Amino acid sequence: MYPTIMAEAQLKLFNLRASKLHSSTLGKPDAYVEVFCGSANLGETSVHNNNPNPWWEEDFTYFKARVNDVMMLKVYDQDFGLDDLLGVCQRQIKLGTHEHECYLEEGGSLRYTYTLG
Ligand SMILES: [Ca+2]
Repeated sequence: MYPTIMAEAQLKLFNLRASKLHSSTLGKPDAYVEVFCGSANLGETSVHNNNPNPWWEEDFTYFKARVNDVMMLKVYDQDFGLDDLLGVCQRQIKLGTHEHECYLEEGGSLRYTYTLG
């Protein structure tokens, strides 16, 4: 018998890469990604300067995830002053390993893989 209330599970997010990102200003974007699961902020990637096709090496792990939590990835272009939001990816997480591509409001896309279990 499975319990009716799902226990906390480990979420691992990895292999974040973007393609054809747009820059809000002149030149190429300086992109980074902020990661959330439910109400938790899991941190952010490094900034890849002048790169419309960044591939981030960071992994994000969260031990208190639950099935159907909403994982949110916010892609920014770092700028002087306020950073520009290039797009937001939101998805309800499921058990197993999943790869997704999300199209960003300002152009380009973000691919990522996560494992929940
Ligand atoms: Ca910039």
